[in-house]
Amino acid sequence: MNLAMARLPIPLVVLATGFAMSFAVAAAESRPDIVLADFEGPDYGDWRVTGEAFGNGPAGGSLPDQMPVAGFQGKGFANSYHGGDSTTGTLTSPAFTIERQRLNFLIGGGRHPGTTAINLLIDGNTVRTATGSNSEFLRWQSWDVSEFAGRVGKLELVDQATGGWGHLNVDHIVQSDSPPKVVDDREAALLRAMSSVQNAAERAARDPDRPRYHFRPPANWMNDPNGTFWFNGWYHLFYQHNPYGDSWEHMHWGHARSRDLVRWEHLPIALWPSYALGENHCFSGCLTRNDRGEPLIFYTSIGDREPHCWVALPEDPDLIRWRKFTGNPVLTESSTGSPYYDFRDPFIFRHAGRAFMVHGGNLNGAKGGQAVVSLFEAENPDLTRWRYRGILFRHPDPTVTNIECPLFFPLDGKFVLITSPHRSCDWFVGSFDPDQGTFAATGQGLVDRGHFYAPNVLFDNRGRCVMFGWVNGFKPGKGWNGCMTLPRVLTVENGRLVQRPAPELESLRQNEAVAFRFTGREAANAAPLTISLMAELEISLIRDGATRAGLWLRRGESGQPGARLEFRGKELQVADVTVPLGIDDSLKLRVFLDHSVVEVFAADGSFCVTRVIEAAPGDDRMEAILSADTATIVGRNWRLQGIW
Ligand code: DQQ
Repeated sequence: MNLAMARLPIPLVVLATGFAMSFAVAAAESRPDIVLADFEGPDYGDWRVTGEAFGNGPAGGSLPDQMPVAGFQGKGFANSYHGGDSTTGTLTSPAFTIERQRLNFLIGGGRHPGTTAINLLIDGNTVRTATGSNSEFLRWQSWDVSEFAGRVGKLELVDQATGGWGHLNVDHIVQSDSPPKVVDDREAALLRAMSSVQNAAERAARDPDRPRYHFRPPANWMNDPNGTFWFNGWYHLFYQHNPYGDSWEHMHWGHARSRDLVRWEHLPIALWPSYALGENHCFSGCLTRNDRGEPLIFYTSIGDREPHCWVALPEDPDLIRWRKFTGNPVLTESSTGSPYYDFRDPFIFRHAGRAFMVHGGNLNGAKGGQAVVSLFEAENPDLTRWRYRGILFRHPDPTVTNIECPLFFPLDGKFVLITSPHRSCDWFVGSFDPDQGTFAATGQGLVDRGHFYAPNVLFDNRGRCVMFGWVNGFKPGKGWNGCMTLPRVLTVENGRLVQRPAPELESLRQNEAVAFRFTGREAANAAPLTISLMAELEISLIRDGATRAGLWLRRGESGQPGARLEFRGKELQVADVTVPLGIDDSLKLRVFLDHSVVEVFAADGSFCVTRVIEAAPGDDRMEAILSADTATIVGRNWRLQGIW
């Protein structure tokens, strides 16, 4: 795996010592701190344990099945994940006198007030309480306890929660006269994240279901493509990434680049949540240039506060190292001036020499009928000041509760809006009035009815509009989850959005095309063909009066189903997804099979379906589906190369 770690100035050896040291505590001002517990011993000493959750002594890291824990100091910390989330217990300190103004401690784990908590008890009453924030990072919290000076108290760590995030991690409890001073340590955060990905990569690579020529991170979770961008001869692809596990959490921005849209080089993780700055996640966003041509990332900063739009700036022409703009936030949910919810996922476009930004969201707390896209316009050449222009678009479907990841851009003389409304993504084609700030849609459709969500687009040096989407729907618990669709070139033709696989993908073909042909009902019983699990197929389904024509892919020797591609009536069926085509009699398909992913382009890119399919690892049969003797299937296929 090439994580290009060598490009980072801090050697990996720092991981050994710096792993837990993402935040530094300021030296005490006057009186020295009093450490109440640092959990460095083999057991809990004079702290009293009940139940099973805390085990018999401090943990040295993650416990079995726990996502990587980080942010503790030294070697040990109290961890109530013994036996998983379902166990319960308490850990109680001996009595101590409050001798400083504050109690500072590191805490991670569940956010269940009362049931995954650290409590300060005075005279048996809980006078202070805190929880984790559904994260395995231990972060500083600080209580002002000056009103209890001289009183005797106890600390109680409680884990009574048995469901998700039903545990608590605590370390380094100190009495102090000052709150902990935290710093946003980029190097430690990135090295910790990349080391976690590297540790998971070997297991992920062994999974036979994993796609081999679709883009994906070395391991762990990915979702939305972010900030897709052509710059200095490279295609850049950033993406939502949890480096710490194979499910959604801890959103970072992963990063990769390619010369040809097909073969990718993994680069160091670009954005990390700056806990010290109140940020818990770096959600989706875009990359653009300011008026001087300098690239900027705009993204959604999520914390224990309203969502913000933050900017990050590159420190090198390869766009590898990023720093957060000191003027953040650039926008907040309140920037719209009226109630607005789920404000996120900025996307910037230019039109008539002006720069505009759209955000997703809704106007009524996701109750439906008010899912919107809001519009802002840049007020300065640096793109750091923006003016709210109003609501650009209201989703016409009243059942849609919210819009995520809006993309709005000029293409082929029209404007295209793509929305991700918590179901299949829509496209709308129409016209934009920059002075009124309005969009009038004249056509609409679904981008892809399958396992596809939250796409992003780039414009390259050839003026092409290229889209990537997130392929979701994979089985959990495999050490990886998610991949990108293949790059799709977008055009608007006859008022409709058309998506075609980028021609560069032809460079993956490993052999001359192998032709196949099935005619008539009997062909369905003929000896099956086998095709590579990494294949491209061009198929003509000619029904000529027959009700059905299609192919089974990835069928097993004993007839295990694999995935069905079937053209019947005016519909195409891809596995369990039905696409209304409005076409009958004959249909052309381009199909990309990549182990558990099948990506289908029908009717020259007018319809697309991406589907994650289930099949046993070796199942590689292709069988015909023909309901009458008049029907014919003519096709050719290529074996494709893997890119990883
Ligand atoms: N995923 C991101 C959000 C976006 C959503 C968080 C869409 O920014 O709204 O991972 O999948």
